[in-house]
Amino acid sequence: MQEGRLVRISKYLALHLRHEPDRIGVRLDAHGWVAVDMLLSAAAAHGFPITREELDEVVRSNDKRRYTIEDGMIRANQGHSVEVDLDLEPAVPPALLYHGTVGRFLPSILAEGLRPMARHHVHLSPDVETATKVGSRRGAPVILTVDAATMHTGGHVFHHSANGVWLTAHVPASYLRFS
Ligand code: HQG
Repeated sequence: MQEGRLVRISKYLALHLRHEPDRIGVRLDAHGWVAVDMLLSAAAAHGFPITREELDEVVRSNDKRRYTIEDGMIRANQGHSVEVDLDLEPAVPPALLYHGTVGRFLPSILAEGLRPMARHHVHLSPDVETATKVGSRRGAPVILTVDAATMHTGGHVFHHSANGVWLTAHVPASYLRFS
């Protein structure tokens, strides 16, 4: 399949599995799952037909493992704005984590720390390279270092998503290194 088609399908899935399932009349269960058959017929009915083979290829080849298919159901691994329970267990983070952002957000981040904004959690990367990609989506990337070990010792809860993203509710500015 062509790269462009893969990306278009992945974006379509992100929109409907994370944010606006109502647009195509699908209902996610409490854990974010929807039957693959139901998703494919809803997509077709709303003018975006996807074959099962295409769906499998998108899920398999996705650069960030954004989706999981299991027992005939599909869900996004993270990044939701709709309320879902991803059944994530608390996990012990590495000593340092990273957050890629852009300069224009720094005054506000300095004042109030990292907040989840439209998502459920603050998303943190395990390495600078990944954080750089995340920040680059918005402009010249600025990488913040998070003192995850001290946060964890202080009682902040972390989760590790199925695709390797570290999640936490809030990172107070005192745990951030702005260099
Ligand atoms: C910023 C993509 C002002 C934050 C990526 C970020 C990632 C603040 C933006 C995943 C702030 C939120 C997540 C504060 C945080 N004041 N701005 N207090 N606290 N921000 O997209 O981390 O392609 O919700 O720095 O690759 O950029 O969707 O989060 O710039 O893994 O799978 O507010 O999304 O993955 O933006 O990205 P986002 P993010 P997917």
